Amino acid sequence: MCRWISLIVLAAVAVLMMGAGPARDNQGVVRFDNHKLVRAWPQSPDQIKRLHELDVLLLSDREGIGGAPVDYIVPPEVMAALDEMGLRYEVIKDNVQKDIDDERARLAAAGPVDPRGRGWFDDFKSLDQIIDKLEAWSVDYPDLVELIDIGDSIEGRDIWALRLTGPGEDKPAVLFNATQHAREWIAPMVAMYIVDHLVTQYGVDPEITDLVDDVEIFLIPVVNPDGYSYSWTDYRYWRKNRRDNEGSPCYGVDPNRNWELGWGGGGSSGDPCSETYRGTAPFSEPCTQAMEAFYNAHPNLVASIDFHSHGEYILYPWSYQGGGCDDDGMHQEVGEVMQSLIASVHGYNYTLGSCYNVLYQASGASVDWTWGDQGVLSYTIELRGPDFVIPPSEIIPNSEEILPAALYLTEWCSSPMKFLFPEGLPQIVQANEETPVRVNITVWGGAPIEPGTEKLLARIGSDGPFT
Ligand code: 0X9
Ligand code: ZN
Repeated sequence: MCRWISLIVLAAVAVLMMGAGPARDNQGVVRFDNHKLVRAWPQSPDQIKRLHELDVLLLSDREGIGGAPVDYIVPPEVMAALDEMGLRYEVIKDNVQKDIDDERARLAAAGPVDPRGRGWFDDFKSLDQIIDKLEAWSVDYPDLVELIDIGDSIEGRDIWALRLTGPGEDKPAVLFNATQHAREWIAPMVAMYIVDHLVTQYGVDPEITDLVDDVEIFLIPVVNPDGYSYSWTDYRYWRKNRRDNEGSPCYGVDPNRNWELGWGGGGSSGDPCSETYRGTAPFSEPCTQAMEAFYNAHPNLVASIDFHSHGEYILYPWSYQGGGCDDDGMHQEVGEVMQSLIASVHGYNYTLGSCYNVLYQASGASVDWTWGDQGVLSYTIELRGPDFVIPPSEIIPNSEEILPAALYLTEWCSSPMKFLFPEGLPQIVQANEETPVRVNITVWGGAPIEPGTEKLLARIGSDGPFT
């Protein structure tokens, strides 16, 4: 009798220990054998609390928001607990490891990658392969492309920015950056595709040539190189950077909770083991410090897109709080154009709105600081899913649909002085009478306007010169 009891206790201890995170193979690579990708609809704070107690990996951070779905990776032995708590869920992938294994095998079989090879966008690319392509561009287009080392990561990796522009100085700038989150492998591919189009079409397509001549285009494909490398070598579903959090067994700070504006608020965590750990202070992380310094060094930045995956969203500030972000509706207006351009390519309808309203509260996210502190028109675009491990055949169509939106935003930056007529324009102006017209002039990301330099030009009819 006693023997039976002690055996049962031992068995229970063994299950609990196995539950402490996914297992590693003999090379230290984290494995998710038979773990399920579960999409759940938590209905109560109790269910969310219970989920936190269970050994599940949170993949999308919208817990507790109005019954919206949340994705988790759930070990097989934890599945019963989901049923016991009465959670509504569906299993999207039955064995998460299978797709990881297939992806690894496929990428290994591809062998060495030629940075100039056709088909570079046919599959995902490692950090080194991305850097090789940046270098190839700088060699092949020395008059257009310059590489800038914007800082080092915690593990000493360079964080690279690419600057692309034609001859001339003093231009407005646009930034495309990606991979604050390590596991979002489609993000650097789409950002690279935009630049690939611009460098290869320069001098070929007159509109692209003008665009590249008029605007300084920056690309930072991998903001978080340590996390990205780790997701390739050790842990496919890694999200954060690789900060060794002193006093905690858990690694990593979420770079997209580490920016200064709104830092520390709701939708970020003070727990180093959380997937949305904000770090010990705003800009505590070398990768976000490098981004901060990059913005400060480029006051000509007018707009930016921070690429993530997944969910097909176009998001703008605020992220840390609800309500408008004092932008005269500009983010929505420009966002609507990008939304319809995206839809026009493959019919995908990206959801547009403020981060807080459309997705969930997240404090310390980049869009808030880049807009609120820097005055840069700022978007987060969540690319295609429905997971982070997706078929490589998504890369090109996803890039194709984002490209016209990115080109439009670049075009929008090329004339950063914007005129708004808050009371509309009069249809008819009486001769010899005063007609007040309110004009609101803003310069986005540029120098202040000198008062008294404005001019009103008018003409009668719809052609002929203005006087
Ligand atoms: O949570 C994030 O940092 C982003 N989503 S992701 O799934 N790629 O991690 C979204 C950031 C945008 N801000 C808000 N949703 N508030
Ligand atoms: Zn992300």
